[in-house]
Amino acid sequence: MPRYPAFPDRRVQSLDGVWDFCFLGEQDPDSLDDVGSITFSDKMAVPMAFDAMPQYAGRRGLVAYRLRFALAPGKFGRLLFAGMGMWMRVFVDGEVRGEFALPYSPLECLIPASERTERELVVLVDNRFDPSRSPLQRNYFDFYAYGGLFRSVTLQEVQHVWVERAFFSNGQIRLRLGSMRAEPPADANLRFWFNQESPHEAKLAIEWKDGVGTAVVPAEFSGRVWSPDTPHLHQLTAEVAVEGIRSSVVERFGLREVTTRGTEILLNGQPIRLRGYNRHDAHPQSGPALSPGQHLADLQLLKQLGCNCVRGSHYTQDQEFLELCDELGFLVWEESLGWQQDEEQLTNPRYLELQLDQTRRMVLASMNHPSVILWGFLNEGESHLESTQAAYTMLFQAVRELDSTRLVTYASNHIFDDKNLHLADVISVNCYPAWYAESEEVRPLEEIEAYLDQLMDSLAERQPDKPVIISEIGAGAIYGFRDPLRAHWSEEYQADLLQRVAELVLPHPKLSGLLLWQMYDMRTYSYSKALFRPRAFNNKGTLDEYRRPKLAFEVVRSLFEADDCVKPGGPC
Ligand code: ADA
Repeated sequence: MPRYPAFPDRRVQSLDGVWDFCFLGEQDPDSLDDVGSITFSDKMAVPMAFDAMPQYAGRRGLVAYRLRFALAPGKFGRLLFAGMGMWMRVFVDGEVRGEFALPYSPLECLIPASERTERELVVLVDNRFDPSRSPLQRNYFDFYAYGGLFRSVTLQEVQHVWVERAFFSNGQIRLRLGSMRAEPPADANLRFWFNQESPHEAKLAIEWKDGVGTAVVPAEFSGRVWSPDTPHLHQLTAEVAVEGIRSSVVERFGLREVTTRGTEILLNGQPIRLRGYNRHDAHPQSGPALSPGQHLADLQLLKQLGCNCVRGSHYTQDQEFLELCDELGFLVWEESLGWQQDEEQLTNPRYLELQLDQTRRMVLASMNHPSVILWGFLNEGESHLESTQAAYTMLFQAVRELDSTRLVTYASNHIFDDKNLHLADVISVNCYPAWYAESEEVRPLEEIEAYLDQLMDSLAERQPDKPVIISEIGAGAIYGFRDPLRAHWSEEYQADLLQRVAELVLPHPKLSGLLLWQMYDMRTYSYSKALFRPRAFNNKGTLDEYRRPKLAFEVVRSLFEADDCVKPGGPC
């Protein structure tokens, strides 16, 4: 369960563990009003993707989870689901308390007070593809769509008003209150404390309007700055008294600034080159449910590879992962769920409503992580069509309204005729020269240089003043397939291709970053599209799915390590 925000004055229980479980299969959730009639014949771990377990591997359908838990009589509950797939309806004591079609997003349900201590939680989850019920996740995405409660579930015990978050950005703190009533309470007293190394109280000016408190951090608070080399973190405690009820929150944040200057990305005023990998939350034995230990192991491998950056492709990240990125000093691109959305989706009001909802939730959940420097969305959507401009414009605006302190981007695979590049702070290019290539040459590696020249010439004409990064590039290799011919799918060809890419992109004076596709192999299509994905895995990992290094590991490591990662003078 994530460690921040923390709530010292309320009871917080992790509901992770073993729950009752039932696979209901074809059943329509709307025909199941009485969840009391379900026979829970099995058990399931939470967090876990149920369909990654051998017993239910590959199965799609409706499932039910049940857990009995304790809530003090008279207290309200906040149930927090850190991430699920792909649709869920939540019942407490037989009553519906929430319904969501937001895979990977943080979700919340409120539980009314009762005189009983023992309460019953039943969660229906559906992992079937159904564009009307759950339009954000489609079966053509190039990563396996798992089902279940695959991130932590937490319960907080609250009174009828509570402080929810204190957001820190650009020297300002904004407070968010929660309430069991429709309207947030109108009057409140607030106090804030900061902690850098030793606790230190700061007096702050408060404005209070419509339930949002704003405090300006005093100039005398000169905390140490966060950077990949010096990932200093600070704590902020906000205590609110509303209608006689005291409630507090502890948040962790870092002081750092990310901006652009012409074609450069600046971190704390210094030009920086992003150097890293795309990474899915994936493991063959648990799908997207990764323990903090696995997240940490992955970040340690990225460090070994000489990376300073990771792109959380292609969905809202696990807060436990971002906490580790803060601590280890990684720069993170976080994006909401999406993969090659077509015109039909990008002009569909229900799709856009959910897209907006998940993107806002992502920004609010991750706002205090100094590691997150880039917000993204709509990976490889049809950004070259004029009809999609409204969708892109809406998302850029929504993100900037919530957070004007980070850079906003999207990964384009339509770069030569993209209609939305003007909206982005950073231009991000997904490309696969010398891999998805129609050529009769066995090793068309020279396509990489030719492609980069063409790309940079084209962008110099159309968007000369924006930073450009290569947000995806790579080649597939089957772990263990060594080949004297260095053919496609061999570890040798992948190593050759990544070497050429790193040699060309890292020193390029006009490119500000390289994010290789991808850190490790992961499961994808289980139907005929797998004909292009041997083993039904996306095999472009530099490591295989068990994190065993391929030949490319050493090649990338030595090139990344040798790179000073900055244009002269900046931090690493
Ligand atoms: C795309 C996409 C990735 C992956 C990759 C590939 O660029 O964004 O998710 O599918 O291609 O392996 O082809």
